[in-house]
Amino acid sequence: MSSEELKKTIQDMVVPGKGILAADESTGTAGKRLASINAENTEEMRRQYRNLILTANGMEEHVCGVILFEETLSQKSDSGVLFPELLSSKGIVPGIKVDKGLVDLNDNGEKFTQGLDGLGERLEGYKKLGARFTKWRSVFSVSDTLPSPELVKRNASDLAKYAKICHEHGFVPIVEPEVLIDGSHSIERSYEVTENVLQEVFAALESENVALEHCILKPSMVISGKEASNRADVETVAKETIRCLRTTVPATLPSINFLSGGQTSEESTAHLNKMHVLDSNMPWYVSFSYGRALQEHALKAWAGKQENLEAAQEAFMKRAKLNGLATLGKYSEEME
Ligand code: 5MM
Repeated sequence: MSSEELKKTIQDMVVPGKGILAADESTGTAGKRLASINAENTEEMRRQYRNLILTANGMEEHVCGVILFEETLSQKSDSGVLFPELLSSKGIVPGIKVDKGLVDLNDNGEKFTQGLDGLGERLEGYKKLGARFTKWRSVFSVSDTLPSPELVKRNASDLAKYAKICHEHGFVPIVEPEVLIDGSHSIERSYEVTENVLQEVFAALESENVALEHCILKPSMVISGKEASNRADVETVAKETIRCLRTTVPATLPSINFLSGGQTSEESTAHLNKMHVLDSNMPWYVSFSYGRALQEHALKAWAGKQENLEAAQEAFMKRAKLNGLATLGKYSEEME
């Protein structure tokens, strides 16, 4: 491993005013997105969807990294350029989702993330295709009793092992522990679970001797469950999220890039912006790594039709620009 290589990738991905686009929906998830616009889940439709997003003019002004799905690494744009090459030519760092999805852990219906077997070998292949960073997502459902300590320990330990292997192969790992928004839990319960999960994740990273200065954290925000009554307002979400991160995340970590996790596009932008308004002195760079919150309006505008390409790219660019402004605390609702 060359730590110069890792340092350079971090420099290219931690840029004020910019964030990361998550375009790494696996085939099943891409199918759900395409079904929402009545489009078929074929390889060509998935390519067209990636083409629409990744060829948007000027996206490099707000996006410094894109997480891709394995299939997309070898697909080409309408003009015949491999997507990772296209991104690199715009100064955007291509990355790759390396986990292999969820499998059952216990009788509580909890699932852990698999994908460690053969990871090192796969990374060498991804490197040849131009990827420079990776992503691994673990998922935690919330109830009065969940997540179980067993799941929290297992996921934390595997996230740390994944990060270690990525460093050995010269990749910056994005560590993504997602506390799900699904359910009717309060923001207090979200805080409790997120704090516990992050504590375990950083303890595991430490025990694996992972160099935090070459890692990026992709957490969920501390937020009320989607079905909760009296959901916490924007200011409370921002305040509680910062409080939780300040308690759990070492200052040596360079960047925290949130997932949107089922928030609306507008909420995701407002929450990120508010964090910067409330606290201009956070020890890490704080930005986005949104999937749905960057792409959902574009997907609707596109509706699977070539003639809507321009309108769809405009919709994507609007979200990219507003989230870029949010990383500087310069977004306001009137811009919507
Ligand atoms: C939580 O999902 C990640 C961020 O996207 P959102 O901002 O939409 O929440 C996302 O990177 C996710 O991990 C990928 O889309 C891959 O998901 P699947 O379910 O296909 O593994």
